[in-house]
This record gives sequence, structure tokens and C-alpha cells, in this order.
Amino acid sequence: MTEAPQRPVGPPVSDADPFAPDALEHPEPLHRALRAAGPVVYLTRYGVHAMARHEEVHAALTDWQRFESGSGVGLANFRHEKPWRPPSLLLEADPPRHDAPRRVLRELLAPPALRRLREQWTAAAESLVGDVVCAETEFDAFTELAGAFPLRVFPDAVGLGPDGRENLLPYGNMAFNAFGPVNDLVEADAHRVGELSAWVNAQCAREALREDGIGARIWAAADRGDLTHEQAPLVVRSLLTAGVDTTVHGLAAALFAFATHPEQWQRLRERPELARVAFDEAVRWQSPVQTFFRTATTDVRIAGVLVPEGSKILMFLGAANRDPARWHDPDRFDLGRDPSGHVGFGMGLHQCVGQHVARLEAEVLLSALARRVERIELIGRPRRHLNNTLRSWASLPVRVHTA
Ligand code: HEM
Ligand code: OVM
Repeated sequence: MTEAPQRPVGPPVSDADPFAPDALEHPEPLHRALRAAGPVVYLTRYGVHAMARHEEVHAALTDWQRFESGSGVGLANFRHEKPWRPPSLLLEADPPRHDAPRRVLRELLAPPALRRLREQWTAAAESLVGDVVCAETEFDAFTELAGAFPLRVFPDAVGLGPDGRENLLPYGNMAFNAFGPVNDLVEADAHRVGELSAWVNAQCAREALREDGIGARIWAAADRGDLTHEQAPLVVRSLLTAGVDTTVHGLAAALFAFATHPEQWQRLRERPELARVAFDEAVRWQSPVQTFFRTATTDVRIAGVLVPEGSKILMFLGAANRDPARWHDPDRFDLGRDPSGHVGFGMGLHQCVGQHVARLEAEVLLSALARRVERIELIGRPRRHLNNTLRSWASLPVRVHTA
């Protein structure tokens, strides 16, 4: 008897829609099912493969040669579909084109470069928390704290002018929706694409940016020849797209975590130096950025399953961050664990270049709050805002007990 040639095994399939309202509202059951189904699953609804286990997500994110970003990190395949805006020079680029923009932003957003912001941001956090907690013991921690703080510090740090800042969150919301399918969430904002894009693009011009901000430093990098002058405005655009909604919903995740885990808040109050690791644990636990796609540059075989060249693969960061094969008691928000290795900021070449900015915002806000507040109590139903990519919020009604 001759041995049969090795044939690719068909992958496990799922007809679930990860971008349907109920899955966005409660992703955990889908995450469990996808992790259990196998290392790679075929999503019939969109004709894409998906990974939900930590091991495979981590491995694919660090294998940029076989899992490229240049064809887009959303469902749309830029090889065949026109992107809704000129692609990002960071997120939607591969080496070597990715290298120069990445080097410039990494330098400008690295901890040493952020040192000059710490004092000012600490004062801003003290002032915001002082105002909110003084005025009222019952308030919406989403709108008053998480939704407010990044807007008080980040646009100034970039060097934006005073007008039109209310466009930042809607633009980010639109951009993060655009990584998913063209569903109701995308349609709902379709009428604003032109207006919001025009405003954001105008803010990226040299003339629109204050001389002492990060935006101006990106232009200065172009003057030095580290970037071209054509690239500079698109690199500024990356900050305005990725730098606001992410931290708003990341901070909201941390506040939600503490409101629902009072014993962990006690722990933070006793040891305020835990603020940074607490934020990373909240990012692991909630995964404010839930998913990103990659595109296979070659036929890839994963556990016997063939992922064909040119096909899209959906990476479930949120599912990987709660994979019981990687994390002990993964559904617990726990300041005692070491959350490093979570993929909430991605991993590898594209790992979030703004993560130190996010951590600094979180550290100063949580510290200011920990100094004044003994207990954060949920007093109403927390409400989500649905987005195709962001695990985002509409409301977090709380009562605080001041120290
Ligand atoms: C990349 C999450 C805050 C700018 C990423 C990626 C993730 C992520 C998962 C990887 C994308 C991929 O692999 O395809 C987050 C989260 C944040 C946050 C959860 C807050 C809690 C920020 C901030 C900025 C920023 C504050 C800007 C100041 C960027 C940029 C990239 C990126 C430019 C693309 C980097 C590259 O492709 O080389 N972020 N981010 N992010 N992030 Fe963040
Ligand atoms: C970008 C970017 C980077 C990360 C996330 C993101 C909308 C955008 O470079 O424009 O989400």
C-alpha cells in the first residue's frame, strides 16, 4: 500500500460574527469558543482565518515576514480594495518603509522624551480629580475622568490649536470602526468621513502645529532628513488617530476594573507605585484594542491547516489576553500578577509606539485618584459604546468615598 500524500486538513470553522452587536457587547463566549476550536479557525461569515490563543497570536505578531501589515490591518485587503484614507506609514506598512517613521516616533514617544511632560500632566490630573471629586461624590467616571483627561493633556502635547478638538474622538471612533466590516457602526458615521478627515488632515500641517509640541518635532525630523516632508503630516496623523480614543477607553477599563474590584483598589492605595502595572493588567483584562488583521505573504501551515497566501487572518488580542493556557485565572483582574507578555499593545515590530504615553496618563490619573478616594463604587449599569475594534464605553456611573 502506498502512503497517501500529506494533504492539508480543513480548519475548524465558525459562522459567528465577531462584529455583530452582541459579540461586541459580550465577546467572552466567542473568545472561549474560538480558543477551544483550535489554533486557527475559519470564519465563514467573512472568508478569513482567525487566531484566539495566546501562543499563535503572539507568534504571528512577531512574524511580520509571513504576516504582513501593508495590505491593511482591517478586513479590507488593500491589494484589492481602495483604503478609506491613505494608509498609515506605521500601522499599515512593512519594513523597509515602516522603519523611518517608526524610528522617529519611537524616539519622540520614548520615556526620556516624555519626562518633560510628567510634571505638567501630574498637575493636570490633580486638578481634574480635585474638581470632579470636590464637586460631587456621584458622577460618570467615563465622561468626567477617562473621557476628559486625555483631552486635557495629549492634544496640547502634540501642539494642536484650540479649535475643533471635539473632532478627535469621533475621528478615532471612525478609524477604529473602519478596521471591521462595513456594518451599521460604519454606516452610522459615513456622513462624517469627509468633514472629520478634512479637519484631522488640516491639523497635520506644519502651520497648524505649535512650535513646542511633538507634531513640530516630527516636522523637524523631516528637516533633518529622517523623514521626507511628504511623510511628516501622515506621521502626525498617526498620533491623532491612535492617541486619543485608545487612552480614553484604556483609562475607562482601569476605572471599571477598580470599581468592580475594591480589594485591588485598596492594594493600589497602599502601594501607589503599582499604578503602572495596574494599568497594564487592566489593558490585559479588557483589551481596549480587541482585534487586528494580518495578511499571509505566503502559504502558511498552522497545525496542519493551510492559510493561503494573500488571505486575511484576524488576531483576537482580547482572547489571547485571557487564554487559560497562558494566564492563571485569566478572568481575574489582579495586581499581584505579572501582566507582561500580554498582547493588548500588540507585540513585535508594530507593538504600540505610544504605550509610554498611555502609561504616563494612567499613572498620573490613577495616582491622583488614589490619593483622594478610598473607594469607587458602581451605582448604575456601566454602558458600552460599540465599536468594531475598540472595547469602548459610554458610561460608568460611580460614587466615590473620599479619603
Ligand atoms: C500600535 C494599542 C495608545 C499610537 C498599536 C497596536 C496596538 C495598540 C494593539 C498594534 C497594532 C498592530 O500590531 O497592528 C494601544 C492601546 C493603547 C494605545 C491599548 C492605550 C491603552 C496609543 C497612544 C498612541 C498610540 C497613546 C500615540 C501617542 C500607536 C501607533 C501604532 C500603535 C502610531 C502603530 C505602530 C506601528 O505600527 O509601528 N497600539 N495603543 N497608541 N499605537 Fe497604540
Ligand atoms: C495609525 C494608527 C496606529 C494604531 C492604531 C490606529 C486607528 C491607527 O498609524 O494611524 O487605529
